[in-house]
Order: sequence, then structure tokens, then C-alpha cells
Amino acid sequence: MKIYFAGSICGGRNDAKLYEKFIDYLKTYGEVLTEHVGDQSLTEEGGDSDDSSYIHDRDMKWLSSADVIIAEVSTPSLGVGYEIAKAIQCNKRVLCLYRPQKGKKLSAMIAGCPDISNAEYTTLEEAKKAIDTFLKNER
Ligand code: 6K6
Repeated sequence: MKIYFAGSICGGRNDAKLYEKFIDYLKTYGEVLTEHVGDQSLTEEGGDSDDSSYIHDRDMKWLSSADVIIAEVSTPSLGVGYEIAKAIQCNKRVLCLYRPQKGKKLSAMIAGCPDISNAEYTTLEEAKKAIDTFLKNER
């Protein structure tokens, strides 16, 4: 199974360590196409490449080849929102993982979208269970 994991880069890297843990877990299910999203050396200023067109085109190719998209949406990110919308357009299954935080709210465009499986979590174990439920028919 090919998994496209989406997480904030330019939107902020506060959750980058968590992304790495999700990616490690997702690797037990199949190939994670976007391992760099969990790379701790990748900052919000970029780092993978300065060529935005190259990054966009490569990531869109990966997205269209993916079987499922799993996005961590606790840190708002234009890129992640764009990837989610594109994935829905391509009729891909999408899971969004959201960690509720005081004073913050998940965008209604994600929370209210009927084409997205939304799961809230507080611990890594809870998030893993949501991933298991989402992927149980995909292995
Ligand atoms: C280079 C130039 C500007 O930003 C960069 C960083 N490099 C990236 N490399 C790979 N994928 C990226 C990069 N920037 C964004 N993405 C994709 O968008 C990833 O797949 C993430 O899921 C998502 C993050 O979007 P932003 O808006 O938070 O960056």
C-alpha cells in the first residue's frame, strides 16, 4: 500500500517529531511516499529544495499514485489543506487526525467535509487506533 502522509512544513514545525512517529507507524502498513515531512532537519523555511515548482509537481505525482492520504491537521497549513482537497478531487480516501487544543478549532472546511474521515486524538495510542480503523480494509 502507498501512503501519502501530509503534515505542516511552512505552516510551522512544532509537531514535526509527532509526524515522524506517525510515519514510523504507517511504515508497518506499507510505503510512506512523503517520509521527509517527518524529517527534523526540515524547517518551516523549507530545506528539501528551493524549487517550489519541482516540489509541487513531484508531490502531486506522489499524491495521485497513493492509495490513501493521512493528514495531521492540528497545525494549520495551506499546503496540507491543498493536498487534502486534491486527494478528494481524485476520489482518494482521506483520514485527518486532529489533536484538540485550548483556544483552537479545526477548520469547518475539514471538520464538515463529508468526504473526509476525521478523528480526534490526545495520545499517540489513540491516533494509532484511528489509523488502524481507517486502514483495516487496506492491508
Ligand atoms: C521548499 C520551498 C518551500 O517550502 C519548501 C519545503 N519543501 C517541501 N518539500 C516537500 N513537500 C513539501 C514541501 N513544502 C510543502 N510540502 C508539502 O506540503 C508536504 O507534502 C506537506 O504535507 C505540505 C506542507 O505544506 P506547507 O504549506 O505547510 O508547507
